Amino acid sequence: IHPAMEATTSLLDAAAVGDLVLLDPLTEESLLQTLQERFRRSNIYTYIGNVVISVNPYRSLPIYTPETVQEYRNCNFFAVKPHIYAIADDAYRSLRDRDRDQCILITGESGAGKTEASKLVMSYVAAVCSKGEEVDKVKEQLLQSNPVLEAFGNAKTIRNDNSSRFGKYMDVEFDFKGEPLGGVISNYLLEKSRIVRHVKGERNFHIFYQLLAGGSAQLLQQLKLRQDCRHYGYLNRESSGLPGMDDAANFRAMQVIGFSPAEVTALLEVTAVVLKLGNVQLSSSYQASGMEASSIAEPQELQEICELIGLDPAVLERALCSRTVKARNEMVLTTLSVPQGYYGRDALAKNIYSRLFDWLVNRINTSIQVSRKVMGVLDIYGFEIFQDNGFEQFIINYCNEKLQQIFILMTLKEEQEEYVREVPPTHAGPPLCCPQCGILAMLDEECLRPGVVNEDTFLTKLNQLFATHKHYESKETQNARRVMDATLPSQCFRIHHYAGKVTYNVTGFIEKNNDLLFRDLSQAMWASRHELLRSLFPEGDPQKVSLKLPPTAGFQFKASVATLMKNLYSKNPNYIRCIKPNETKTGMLFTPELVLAQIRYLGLMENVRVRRAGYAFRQLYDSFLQRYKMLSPRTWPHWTGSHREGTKVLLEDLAFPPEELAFGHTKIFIRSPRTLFDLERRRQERVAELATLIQKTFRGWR
Ligand code: AD9
Ligand code: MG
Repeated sequence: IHPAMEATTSLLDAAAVGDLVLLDPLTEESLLQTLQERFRRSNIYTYIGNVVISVNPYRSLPIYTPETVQEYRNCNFFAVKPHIYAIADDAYRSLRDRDRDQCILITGESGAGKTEASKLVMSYVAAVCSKGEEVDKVKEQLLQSNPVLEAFGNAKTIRNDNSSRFGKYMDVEFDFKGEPLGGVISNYLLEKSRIVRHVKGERNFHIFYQLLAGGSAQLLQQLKLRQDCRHYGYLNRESSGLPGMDDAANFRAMQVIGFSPAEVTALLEVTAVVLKLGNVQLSSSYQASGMEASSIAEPQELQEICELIGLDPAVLERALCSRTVKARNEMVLTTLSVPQGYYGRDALAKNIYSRLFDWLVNRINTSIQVSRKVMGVLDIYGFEIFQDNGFEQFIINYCNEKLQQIFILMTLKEEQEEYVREVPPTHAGPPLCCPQCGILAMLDEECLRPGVVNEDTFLTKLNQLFATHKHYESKETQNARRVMDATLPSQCFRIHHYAGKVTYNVTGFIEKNNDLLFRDLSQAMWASRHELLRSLFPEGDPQKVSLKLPPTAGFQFKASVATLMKNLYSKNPNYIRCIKPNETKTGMLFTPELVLAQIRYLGLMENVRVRRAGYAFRQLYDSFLQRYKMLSPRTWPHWTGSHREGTKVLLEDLAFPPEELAFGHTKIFIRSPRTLFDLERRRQERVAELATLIQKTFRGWR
C-alpha cells in the first residue's frame, strides 16, 4: 500500500478520525474520545481542517527523524498522517510559491507544548529549505538563538519545568527562492518580578543556575561568584537542580552566535551583578535628627559589584540608601528607610535584568536582520491560573485572550474567503468582550494620579466601572447582586476569561505597573565604567533629565500586543493548538476532565462547526482524482482532460446528490463526512477487487 493511502485511511478511521471535521456524530464526548484514542495510539496530532491540535506526550516520540521530514516534504496535507510538519510544510510552500506572508500561531496553556512546537516548526523549515554556506549560517543563527533566550527568559514554574516567562514572536525572512535570509525577534514583557521573588517550588531564570553549575572555576572567580546556589538570596534556597535538566551541560553547550568574547563576558558580568545585588543587605540606623536611615550592612558584596562594573562604591551606596527629591524647587537628599532601600535594590535588579534581556534580543536581531518575505512564529506564555494570581498573570492572560479573539476573527475571515457560500457568523459567536483593556486603562489613571495612590481606591473604581459587566466580579459587585461567595477575598477581583475564571489579587498592581526606579539608581548605573551596563540606563545621563514619566508597564504591554495583533492579521494564519493531557508531566497519561476543559476553552467544537458549516472536506482536484479515479470506468485507468473535469465526470458517475458537492477553482468541496466515508468505502472495495484481479492475472502468468 502506498503510504498516502494508509494515511488517508487513518484520517478516516472511524474510531479515531485524523480530522475532527469528519467526526460523526459531532459531540463534545466524541471529540474527547477521539483525541484520547489517538493519544493512546501515540498519534498526538489531529486536524480540524488545516488547524493542528497537538496533545503533549511528555515523552520523546520517534516522529521527528530526518526520514519523517522527507516524508512531509512537499506532501499533500491530506495524504499523510496529521503532523506538525505538515502545517509547517504547507506554510512554507504557500510562502515560497504563492508569495503570501505566513504566521504560525501557537496557543495553549502553560506546559501544553507551545515552545516545543515552535522549535519543531523552525527546525522543519530549516531542514527543507535549500542548502549552501550562506544559508546554513543563517539557519544556524536562527536556531542557535533558542538556547540563549531560553536560558535568560525561561524558568521552572509549578506548571512547567521550562516555562517561557516572556512572549516571543519571530519573523523568519526568506528570499524569492524560499531561502532564509535572516529574522527578527520581538519579545514581550519578561516576568521580571521573578528576579527578586519566586514561589516555593519554582526557580529563578535558568541562566543563574546554569552559570553557577556550568561555569569554570576561573570564570566564576572572574565574576566573583560562588558555586553554591544556596549562597544567593535571589535563588531558591532549597534544592535547585531539576530532574531531566542538566544545568551545567546546558551552560557549556550554549553558544551565543555572532557575539564577541568580550560581549559574552559583559553579558555574564551583568548577570552576576543582578545575582549579587540580591545579597546586598541593609541595616537600619537612626540619624541625629531621629530619622530612620539605612546603611549597607556588610560592604563586601557591594564592593565586589562595584569592581565588576567599574563604579565608586560610595556612589552605589549613596544611591541605595538615599534618594534625591524635589522640595520647594530645590533638590534635597533624603535618607531611605530599610524597606524603601530594599525596594530600590530590587527595582534595580529587576531593571538591570529585563533591560539586559531586551539588549540580548536586539543584539541577536542585529546579527540576523534583513527584510523580504516573512514567516512569523508566535510562541507566547500560556494561559495561567494559580492559587494566587497577580499583575503578571493578568498581563499573560490578557495576551492569551487577545490571541483567542484573533483566532476567532481570522478563522471566520479565512472560511469566508475560501467558501463559495458565506459562513453565518453566529456559528463562532461574537468575539469575546473582556474588561481587561478597561482595567489597564484604569490602572494607568491611578498610577498617574498625584497624591497617595493605593490599591483600595483602584479596586473601588473598578467596581464602579464594571458594576454591571458580566465578566467581572468582586466582593462588592457580588454583594450588590446578593451573591454569597466565600472564595472571593475582598482585595481581589475575578474575571471570566474565555479559558476560565481567574481571581486576581490587586496587591502589587500599582507598584508593578509603575515599575518605578529611583533616578539616583539609574544615574549611578550610568556612572559606571561598564559599557554594556551603562548603555542599559540611558536615562541616567544627568544631561537628559526628563520630567515626563516613563510609560507604565501595562501601557507598553498593551501597545506591543496591539502591534503584534496587527502584524498577525496581515498574514496568512496557520494554527497549532496545544493541549496539556495531565497535571503531573507524566508520559502518555491522558486525564479526560483536564482535556475536556481545554477542548472547551480552545473552542474546538466551535472550530469544527465553523469548518463544517460550509463543506467538511476540501481537496485539490489532482490529488482527489488520483485517489478516486478507479471508481469510474471513464476516469480509470487514465484521464486525459483537466483534473477539474475529471473530478466532475467521476462524481457524476457515482451519483452523489448535487447539494453534497461544490466545485471550486482549484478544489472540490464535499459537504458531509458521510459522503466522504461512503466514497472511501467504495474505494476500499474497489482496491480489494483490483488486488484480486491482479493476483489472478499473476497466477495466470505462472
Ligand atoms: V509555557 O506557557 O512556556 O509555561 P509551553 O511552552 O506550552 O508552556 P513547553 O513547550 O515548554 O510548554 O512543553 C513543556 C514540556 O512538555 C517540555 O519541556 C517537554 O518535556 C514536553 N513536551 C512538549 N511537547 C513535546 C513533544 N512534542 N514531544 C515530547 C514534549 N515532549
Ligand atoms: Mg513556552
